Amino acid sequence: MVLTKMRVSMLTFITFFMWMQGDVDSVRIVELRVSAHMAEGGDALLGCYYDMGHDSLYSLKWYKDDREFYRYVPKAHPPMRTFFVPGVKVDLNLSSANVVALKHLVRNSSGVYKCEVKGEMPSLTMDSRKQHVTIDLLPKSGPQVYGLRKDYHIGSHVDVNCTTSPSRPEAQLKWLINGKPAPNAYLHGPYLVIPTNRPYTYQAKLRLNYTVLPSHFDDEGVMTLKCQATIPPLYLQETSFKFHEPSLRTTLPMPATTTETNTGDIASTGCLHNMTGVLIILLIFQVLLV
Ligand SMILES: *[C@@H]1O[C@H](CO)[C@@H](O)[C@H](O)[C@H]1NC(C)=O
Ligand SMILES: *[C@@H]1O[C@H](CO)[C@@H](O)[C@H](O)[C@H]1NC(C)=O
Ligand SMILES: *[C@@H]1O[C@H](CO)[C@@H](O)[C@H](O)[C@H]1NC(C)=O
Ligand SMILES: *[C@@H]1O[C@H](CO)[C@@H](O)[C@H](O)[C@H]1NC(C)=O
Ligand SMILES: CC(=O)N[C@H]1CO[C@H](CO)[C@@H](O)[C@@H]1O
Repeated sequence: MVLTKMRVSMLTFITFFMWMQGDVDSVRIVELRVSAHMAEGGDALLGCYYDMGHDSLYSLKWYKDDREFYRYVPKAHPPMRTFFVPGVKVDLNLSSANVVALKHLVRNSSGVYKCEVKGEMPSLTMDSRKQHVTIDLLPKSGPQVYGLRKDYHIGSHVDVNCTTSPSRPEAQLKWLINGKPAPNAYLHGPYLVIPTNRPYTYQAKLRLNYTVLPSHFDDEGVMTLKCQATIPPLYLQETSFKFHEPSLRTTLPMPATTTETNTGDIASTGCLHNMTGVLIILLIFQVLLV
């Protein structure tokens, strides 16, 4: 008994010593590609990129909160297997040795995701990495503005509210007048409304209140009111309205118009930038390893 214990601690010591020496043959996870924020109702790709050194892959496993939900063993038939974990739905058709695809994310999909890679050699051949994931609920529509009048002129009173549909966490709201942030003196709030029919969600409201001055119109005699709602890093939408002041107009008359713009695609462009960065990093790694 004592002997076995001594052997174990001896082994541990040798293992630790070899680890200190920086054994290049050991399995190493090079990058875990898991977003810290994902959208409820959406899908996600989790990436786990590893360097096997001189070893080869025995198994790759994914865990959520320490419960295994995906296993890839190249020598098994079939190589891919999934296990039931609440909140985790794997799409095997899109999954592989490096990627696992999740579909229909729910609030319970939040948690700690871990990738674990094992090599075929009996010792020093395992590595794992974790990432905490929060499932955000994005508003179903862009921000809504209440209390708008058909027209505003010099001396009119603007008193409007911008609100978002339920989300988790609450959206950050911003008012802009002709593209510039509205002065704090014009703003009241933000107020947080907790919808009774949708648990774990919030609605944000920001009130804009001021008396219209000539300086609120641009050179064309146009005043643009815009409300922006953001939930970084996944969501940005804005709603804007234009008003024309005939007395300040130098060009042809135009009726008051309202426009709604939607710029909710920042997430995809951000992703692209990151992809390029990661590809460059992977290239550098490859060059260093050759
Ligand atoms: C995977 O692909 C097969 C064949 O194309 C299809 O029948 C099946 O529904 C797909 N499974 C999923 C989860 O998409
Ligand atoms: C989320 O988990 C709770 C308990 O942890 C459970 O009661 C609830 O039904 C789950 N919701 C979904 C959508 O899976
Ligand atoms: C805007 O919100 C404030 C505070 O909740 C409320 O008192 C006011 O009546 C609202 N105005 C409009 C136009 O909805
Ligand atoms: C709205 O602004 C006007 C001045 O433009 C001010 O008299 C009024 O008190 C403001 N309303 C609120 C609720 O602050
Ligand atoms: C790891 C990495 O490159 N992260 C970047 C992902 O993209 C966002 C937005 O473009 C950047 O802010 C991150 O630094």
